Amino acid sequence: MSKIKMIRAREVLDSRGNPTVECDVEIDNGIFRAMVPSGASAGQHEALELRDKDENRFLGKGTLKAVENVNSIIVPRAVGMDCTLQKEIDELMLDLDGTENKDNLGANAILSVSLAICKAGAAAKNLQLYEYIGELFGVSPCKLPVPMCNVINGGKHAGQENSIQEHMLMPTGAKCFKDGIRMISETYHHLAKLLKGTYGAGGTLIGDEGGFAPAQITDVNERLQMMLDAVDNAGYNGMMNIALDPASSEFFYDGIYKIGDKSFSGGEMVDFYVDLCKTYPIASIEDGLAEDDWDSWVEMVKKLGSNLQIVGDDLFVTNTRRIQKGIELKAANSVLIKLNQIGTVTETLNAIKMAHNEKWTAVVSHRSGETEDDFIADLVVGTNSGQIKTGAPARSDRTAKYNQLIRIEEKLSGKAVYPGRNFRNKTTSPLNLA
Ligand code: 2PG
Ligand code: MG
Repeated sequence: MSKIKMIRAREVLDSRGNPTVECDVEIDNGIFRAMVPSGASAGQHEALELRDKDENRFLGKGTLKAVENVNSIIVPRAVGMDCTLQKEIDELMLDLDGTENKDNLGANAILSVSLAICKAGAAAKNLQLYEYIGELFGVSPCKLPVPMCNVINGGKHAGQENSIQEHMLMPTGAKCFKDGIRMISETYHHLAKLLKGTYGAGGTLIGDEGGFAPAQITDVNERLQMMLDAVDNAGYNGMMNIALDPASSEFFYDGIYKIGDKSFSGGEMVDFYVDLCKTYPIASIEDGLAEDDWDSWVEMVKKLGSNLQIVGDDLFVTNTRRIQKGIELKAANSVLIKLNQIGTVTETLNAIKMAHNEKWTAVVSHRSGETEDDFIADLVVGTNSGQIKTGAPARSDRTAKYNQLIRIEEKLSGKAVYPGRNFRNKTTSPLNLA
């Protein structure tokens, strides 16, 4: 039994300079801290992120109510409990909230406690965080993720309208995680040279996730070609795949998708992706269709699902009810996993479990508004999920996660498996991944 002695939340800043919730949990072993991220292109069906709406503080984005909900509602009930009772403490907070969408306490309040309790639980059991998550999830962690690294930022993350949001590189030809990240870093700097050479200094301005945000290139073909040229210049031809997150709910208006000055129906969007996949080594497309356009998702799976990873983010919002619907309809074959879309560690693990049970992949993800908290690095290894997207190989809010994965790979040493081109293989035993 390792009793929670103290829990305290406070308001701090995230990577965009917006307020967010941080929480400390104290047990005999010390104080364990977690911070909550925040999305910009957030899905409509996400659990509630509680903001104060007081225009006099942080332009309405303050989180003092969420902080107060932790300190005055959760603290009196959770202090004194055993910090290794993750499920029970998460359930207690769900009961205290009493709503489907965490409307009373706020998912940001609840998640700050859930994450900090999880870190304390690992320490109480004298385990690495990924090992402890492995215990909670029921696997023996060994799989490092193939990263999806967002090297060109568009859409809301780059102040652009009607534009594809994320253009990512996946080092599928790498031998291990550390080599993969080196390949990405080198390519990122080659891309900077190309952008600077073509567009001058303005070409290398960056967006929210640390990727370049050249306002001059609006055409997706041009962006992808430039990425492939950078891959080539770095000497990694054939060793990288491309992943896209159009975040298409952001450019969906009354049944019509708009990219730049072009308009598409759902079916035309699918054909647009079919063409892109013929031209570029695209391995994964997330939110290619809007969050409630289920029929077009089903069509996309029919046309592209056997070769392409089709990932639901705003579609599923890490919510098992929506994932279950997606499984029944065959609307995707992969789930993006964001802790703050649902609000507790336990519900997040259940969402990953549901995907894995269906032989779907689960891609663990950051938010565009991040912090120095690197919890998701341990989460992706602790669940053997095999894929993470956490931005460019630049800016500390993004590299914190990649650096923690480098440490975990070192710690796992001979046991570590990097799936590389097998990133869609759900097998978790290292022996079966040869
Ligand atoms: C996404 C995310 C993270 P945001 O759409 O997948 O890249 O963006 O956090 O703004 O929702
Ligand atoms: Mg997304």
